Amino acid sequence: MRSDSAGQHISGAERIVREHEVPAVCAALSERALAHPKGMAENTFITVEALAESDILHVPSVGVKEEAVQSPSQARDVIEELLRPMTAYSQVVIEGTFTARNMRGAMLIAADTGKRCEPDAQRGVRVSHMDAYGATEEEFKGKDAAREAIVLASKVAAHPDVLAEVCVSDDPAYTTGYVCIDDTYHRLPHIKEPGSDEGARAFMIKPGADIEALIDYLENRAVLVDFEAEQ
Ligand code: WAQ
Ligand code: MG
Repeated sequence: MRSDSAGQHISGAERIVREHEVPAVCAALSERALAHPKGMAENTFITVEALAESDILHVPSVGVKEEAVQSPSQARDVIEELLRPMTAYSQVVIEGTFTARNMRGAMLIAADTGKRCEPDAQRGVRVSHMDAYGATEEEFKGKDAAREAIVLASKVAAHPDVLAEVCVSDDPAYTTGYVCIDDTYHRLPHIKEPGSDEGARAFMIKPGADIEALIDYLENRAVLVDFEAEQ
């Protein structure tokens, strides 16, 4: 599902479900587009695609670590420390993530140059075709944003050409973000001030990566994230 108003992206979400669940899931996603904190969507697009079991790649869930962060500036320090061993451009990644607005997808930033490498810099690259597998409702009760973020981060982290991900929610009230690096999802409370319209994602990309193949994986490869195989 994706939705927009006056040309601005409002929300998007993706699920992989059994055939009999399709109508209920479509209803839930359409409701969600209308109830988004960024505003009611004028246009909602829902696409349903058939998948064979054999099309689906299973990847392990990343591990989750809660970081003791009290403020946005402290969150930036933690991000900087985590990224520094992998790139000389950690500040570019951080500035990019805190400055971008209303992107549908994520920025791809090359670790060796700090340059963007996706074809449409305003849209970014939208990770799609993923869901959780074997996750109990208990694990995620009332935490849809975290559930979806861990699923997305696990699909992204499973690709060898992604070195790290930084994420700030675009929901003005949702002030927890994360950095995912080396298969660990570092949860960062207070990554932004409440009410802020900041919100974006950046993936830091390995030098020499085949960008076209990476984008095809992120957008189109069906992936179920296995929570029973958490690392
Ligand atoms: N693929 C790529 N980028 C995306 C996608 C996607 N499927 N969905 C969102 N983005 C980008 C887009 O630029 C958004 O503006 C930005 O990420 C934030 O998206 O453990 O809710 O959906 O509690 O607002 C973090 C949870 C929640 C932390 C993140 O992101 C926790 C969240 P949002
Ligand atoms: Mg959001």
